[in-house]
Amino acid sequence: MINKVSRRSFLSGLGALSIPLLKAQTGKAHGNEAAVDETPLSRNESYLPVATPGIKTLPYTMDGGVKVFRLIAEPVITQFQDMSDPHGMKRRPIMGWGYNGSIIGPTIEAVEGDVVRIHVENRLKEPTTVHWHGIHLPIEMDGVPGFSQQPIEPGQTFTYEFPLIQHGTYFYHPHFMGAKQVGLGMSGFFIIHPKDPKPYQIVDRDYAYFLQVWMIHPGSPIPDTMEMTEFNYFTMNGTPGPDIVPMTAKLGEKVRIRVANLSMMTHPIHLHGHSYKITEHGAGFLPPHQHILANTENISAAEERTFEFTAERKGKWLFHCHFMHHTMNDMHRISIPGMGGHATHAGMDMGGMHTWIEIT
Ligand SMILES: [Cu+2]
Repeated sequence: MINKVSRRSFLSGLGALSIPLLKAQTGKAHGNEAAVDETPLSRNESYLPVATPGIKTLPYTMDGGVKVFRLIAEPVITQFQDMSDPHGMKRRPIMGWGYNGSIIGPTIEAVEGDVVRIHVENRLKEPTTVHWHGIHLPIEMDGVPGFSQQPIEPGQTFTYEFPLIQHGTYFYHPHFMGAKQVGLGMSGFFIIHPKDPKPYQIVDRDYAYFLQVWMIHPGSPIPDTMEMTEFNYFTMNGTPGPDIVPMTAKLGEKVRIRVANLSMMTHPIHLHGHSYKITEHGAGFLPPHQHILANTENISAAEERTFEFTAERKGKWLFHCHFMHHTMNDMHRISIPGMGGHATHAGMDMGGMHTWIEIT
C-alpha cells in the first residue's frame, strides 16, 4: 500500500527510479495496485500512475527524448447489460468504435515538459482525426480537418508530436464526424502530471472515470448516434454499472478522482459519506485558495473535474451521477409481457453511472 510513509518519502525527493513500478503501470486493467510500492519515486517519473478502472494505460517507447505512443482507431465490440432480462444478468454486444480495442481508449499519461509523439493509425472505414482537448499545442497538431490538417484516410497513419507545456486532466477524441465518432465511443484520457508537484498535489490513490451516454434500441447492437436528447445507457470508462470497475483505498489515504464528461448532458457526480475538494476544472490543478468543498458537482459537456478527499470511514461508498435515471440501464424499454423491462425495474439493480470506493 502507498501509505503516509511513502508519501513523505516522495516529498523528500530521495531515492532511485523505480523501474518495476513504471513497468507495472502499463497494461494494468484496474486498481491502483500497480502503484503499491514503498520505493520513493525519482524526479523524472515522479508521479503516482493514474488508474482508469477497467481501462489500460497506453504503453510508450522512448526515441531520444521523445515519448512515442501508438493509437489505433478501430471498431470495438463491447458488452452492456441486456435489460430484456429484468435482473440484468445477460449481456448484449454493442458495436462501437474506439482505440486499441478499447472503449474508452487507453489512457495516455505523461509529465509536463515531455515531448510526445503519437502515431494514429486509422483502421476505420471512414476518415478520422484526433483532437487533444485542452492541450496547448501548435495549430498543426490540433486535429481539426480543414483547419489544421487533412483527415486521416482509412489505412493511413498520421503522426502528432508536441511538447507538453502544462499539467492537468485532458482527453482526446476525433474531430471528424464528431457526433458519430465520439458517439460511437471514441475518446480517452490524456493526463499530464506536474513536473514539480506541490505537496498538496500528492495523493495516495489517483483514479479517472470518463462519462458517456448512449441510445441503443432494442434488437440493435449499434448505438444510435443521431439521437440528440434521449439516452438509455450511461457509462463510466465505457461500461455501465454494475459492471464498472470500482475503486479501493485504505483508511486515512488521500484519494483523487478525475472525472471527464464527453456526453451531450450534464451529470451531477455525488460521493457518499465524504465531502470532497474540487481541485481542478479541467485545466490543471487549482491553487488551494480556489478549492471548493462539495459532495455533488455538475460536470457538463466536455468538462472535467478533479475531486480529492481523505478516506475517513470504512465501507463501500457510492460514487455516482445523481440524475436517478442515469443510474439505471435501458429505462426506456417498453414493457412486453414475459420480457421484463420497465414494468419490472423495481427488481433491477442499479446500473448506469454508478460505482463505488471501498475503504478498508
Ligand atoms: Cu448523469
